[in-house]
Amino acid sequence: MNKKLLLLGDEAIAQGAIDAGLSGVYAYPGTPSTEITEYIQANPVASTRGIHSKWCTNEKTAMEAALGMSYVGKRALVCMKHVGMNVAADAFVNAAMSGVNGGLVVVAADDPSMHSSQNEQDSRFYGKFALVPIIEPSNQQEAYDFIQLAFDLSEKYKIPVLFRMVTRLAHSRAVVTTRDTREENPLSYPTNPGQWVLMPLVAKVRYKALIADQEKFMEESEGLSINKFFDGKDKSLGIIACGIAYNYLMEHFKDGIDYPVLKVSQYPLPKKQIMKMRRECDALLVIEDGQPFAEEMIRGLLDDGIKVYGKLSGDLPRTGELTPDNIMGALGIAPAQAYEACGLVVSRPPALCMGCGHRDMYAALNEVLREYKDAKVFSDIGCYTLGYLSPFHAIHSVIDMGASITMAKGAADAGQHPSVAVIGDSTFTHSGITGLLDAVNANANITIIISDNLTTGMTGGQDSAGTGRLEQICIGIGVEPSHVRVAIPLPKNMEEMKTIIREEINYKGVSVIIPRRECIQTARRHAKKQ
Ligand SMILES: Cc1ncc(C[n+]2csc(CCOP(=O)(O)OP(=O)(O)O)c2C)c(N)n1
Repeated sequence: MNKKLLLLGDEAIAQGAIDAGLSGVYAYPGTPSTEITEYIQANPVASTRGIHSKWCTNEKTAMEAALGMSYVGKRALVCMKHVGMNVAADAFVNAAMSGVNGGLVVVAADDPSMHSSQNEQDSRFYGKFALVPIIEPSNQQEAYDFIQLAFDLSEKYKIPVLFRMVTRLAHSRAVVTTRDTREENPLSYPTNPGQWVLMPLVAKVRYKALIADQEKFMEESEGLSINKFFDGKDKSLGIIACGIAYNYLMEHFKDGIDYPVLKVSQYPLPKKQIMKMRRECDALLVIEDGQPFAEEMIRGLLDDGIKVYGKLSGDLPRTGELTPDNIMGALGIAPAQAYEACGLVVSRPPALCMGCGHRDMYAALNEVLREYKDAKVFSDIGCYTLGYLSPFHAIHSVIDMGASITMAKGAADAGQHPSVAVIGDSTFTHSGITGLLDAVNANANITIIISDNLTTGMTGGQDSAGTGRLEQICIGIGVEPSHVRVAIPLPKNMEEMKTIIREEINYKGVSVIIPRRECIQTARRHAKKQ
């Protein structure tokens, strides 16, 4: 039965996937993708059906578990933020080589403008790199509808489908009309089980098959089922609008647009449609959120002197989110009237919450490190990254999840002392564990602080994979039990914490200090529930 729901773009994906007969969502939290899994976790149909929705340890384990579910014939969804694709890439690219059985859709949520990320990488490159179809909705209804198409496409060609989102679409709401919920797939096994063993003799055959399938993927794109060509009488310009850019464009031209418009929601780029536009129009404007992915390919495709406007020509900004206003700027139209902020609300830099255990950890660490010349603190990604800002100024690097321990090890290998790593509990299990094994194997002279707030705080308080087991994990990896130290980060324990930190810095080898106190936000929530 059709229902109308007011959904975030992320929630539209989740609802669309449930209605498409989903059997499992596999994800590690990351803005702006987290709400997809949270919606499925809270959905009554999903819980009645027993749809798997438990958080995974990282994006690679998520991708592989989803591939396993697909192998036995069921529909699986994988969700992550764009940088998660770097972690999952090995499994993702090779899943394109093996092919899939049940539908496998991979949602990569990009974050242009870096609202909550360390870069602006555009996940469409991963789709092209892995040679799989990419789907990119322009609004919430399409997010709902296209996720079902993505599952169908995945099963039709036995290929993973990449579903690209951007922050603005993931995190804004619109009314979405839903359809009936499809049954889940029954268990079924691959018709050619050999293709799943990617030894060179198999992989060579599979790669040829994947290359041959590119033509079929192109036909799907040209078929204009979700890509659309809208003719226009003013041929001085043709506009190619990808994903949310189409939404922004039509926000201005509510009553129709005079220029021909090619709306791109599916890749590979529909070559014939682009050539048709090239033949009919004097110049082209390519609008897309993220990197100039389509523009670069279109320039390569045409290479005949036609003027192509876009990010590479400087008519649209190379950095930051695309907006309706900068599209209007590229069209020579004055932007919509903007209103000045009233001044009542003043922007301020983010800060650790008052009462957060990371604060007490940094207060103790800073005091001890003042006793050493040139101490270096390699941090990781989480709430504790805010230790870079006032008042702590406590860390010297943040690169990617898990990098704290390995960077501290590399610096210690070079002779740096003290070489300290600060990592959170969730980030430790995400990708710090393997680095700890390297450090133990090399008996690196480093001090690791796993600042354990018993949750994945930065992304809103999701379960953390190693809660209750961090000491055993470290000891199991080989850290000397007497150098796995636990403390409660509170002002009243400051002296004890300082003593532990000092002792472990002076110990020549790998030591792990675990300041443990529940995140103040999740503690509040738990107290409220009780
Ligand atoms: C590869 C990757 N995946 C996900 C994220 C999003 N993210 C940033 S920090 C973080 C986890 C933080 O949890 P934890 O390490 O426990 O620290 P806390 O925020 O709780 O202090 C996540 C999921 C990311 N930046 N990179």
